[in-house]
Amino acid sequence: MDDKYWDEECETMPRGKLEQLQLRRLKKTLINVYENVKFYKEKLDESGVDPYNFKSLDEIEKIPFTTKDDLRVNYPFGLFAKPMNKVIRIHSSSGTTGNPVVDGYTKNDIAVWGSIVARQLYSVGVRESDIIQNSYGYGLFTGGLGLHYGGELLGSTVIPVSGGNTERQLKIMSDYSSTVICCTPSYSLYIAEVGRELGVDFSKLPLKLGVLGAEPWTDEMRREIEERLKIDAVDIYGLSEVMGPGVSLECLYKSGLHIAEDHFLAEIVDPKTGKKLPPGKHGEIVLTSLTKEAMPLLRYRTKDLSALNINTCKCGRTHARMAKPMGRADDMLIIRGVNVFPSQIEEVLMKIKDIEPHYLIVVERKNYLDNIEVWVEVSEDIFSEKMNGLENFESSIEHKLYSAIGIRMNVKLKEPKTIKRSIGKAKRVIDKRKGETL
Ligand code: DLL
Repeated sequence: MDDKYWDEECETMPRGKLEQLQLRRLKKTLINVYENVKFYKEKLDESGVDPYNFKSLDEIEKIPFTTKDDLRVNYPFGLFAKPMNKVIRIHSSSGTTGNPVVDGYTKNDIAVWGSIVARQLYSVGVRESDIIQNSYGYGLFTGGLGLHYGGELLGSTVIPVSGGNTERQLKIMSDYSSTVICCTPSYSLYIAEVGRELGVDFSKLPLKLGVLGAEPWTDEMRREIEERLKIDAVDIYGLSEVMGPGVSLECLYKSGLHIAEDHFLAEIVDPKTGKKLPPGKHGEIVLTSLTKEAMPLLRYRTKDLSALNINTCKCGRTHARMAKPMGRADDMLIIRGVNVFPSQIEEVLMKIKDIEPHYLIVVERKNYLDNIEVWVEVSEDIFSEKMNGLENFESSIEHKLYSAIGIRMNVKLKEPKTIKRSIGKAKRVIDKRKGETL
């Protein structure tokens, strides 16, 4: 039997020791940014934090947060702690408003990123003999190259197919015997759908694992994906600002995403007050990088909502697990005064038989009142069979949504394949109140 761990000492390190390691690395990071980034020097001086005399992890609460706006104001390279001749790669996220956010990497940053992702892939059973079909987009988006370097360092075969051209994806999957697929959960469903149309029998393919992330997805959605593609599907989280994919990944127990805590210090704070919350409480994830050289970030407000579990996992790993991120503070819809997350709607829909895992939430203001419509596709059979009963079916779904979430929504059942598919991150909400259009 091969080893269970890529780096046993680190992955199972007692928390006390892990915290000492974090403190040592945090001090180094503080000195790096204090000496090299004007923005951080000013922030640390203002808050009275002395990077040369930083004694305990608890003191982190004195350090001011960094926000996406800070990154935008310092666009493009204002937060870099290394001169450009030490920066070997740039990534950025598109950013729908204002300047994109940019991240830079030194040679060592790229090596560390690769080692984190390799270790994570290993933790979900990926080995040298595996063939990884990497269908995350290659380019400025961190998904493609992030998984690529990790897979190669592990010694697996990486197919850098990138996203899109779904028929070719299926041909590659079958001809090259891919065992692992990396893409967004929504794209994995699209691959499954096209495969079904082409008569692909996934139970006969060697594909066994999906490393899916970059967008929120519920456990109910996971069951659909696992069933359709005949795989285990694990959740991977990350963001461009803080490196890219690999900040955390689920192990095969699928009970939270293990944060690479030797490289990132995670806190959960109340999104409104910014006050730190204890393990188990839900709030916004705040991340501090501990080893990044080119663009370290201190207490970065991710806006992603989750909770921390610091108990040792059944897999033996001690690194804290974050609950599946169920959305961003920004994604929260306020409908007639009630807060609703798209993932709550997804959770209800995915439990209903005869509907497909493709939906869209359309919000608008009608007669001064917020109105929410949930469009969801029904399965091919039901659509032809139940034409007359569709209204009843709609009301029964409306009732289920109302009982679970507490607000009335109008459900519109749609013909199969009428809701737009995505090859990257799915767009689940059209908020006409913000001027968004279909
Ligand atoms: O999405 C990095 C990534 C690539 C992660 C491939 C996983 C796999 P950005 O484009 O900068 O980077 O988007 C980051 O996407 O703040 C979350 O809101 C969301 N997100 C990422 N992973 C997850 C996930 C990449 N597993 C933003 N669950 C983050 C929920 C996720 N949301």
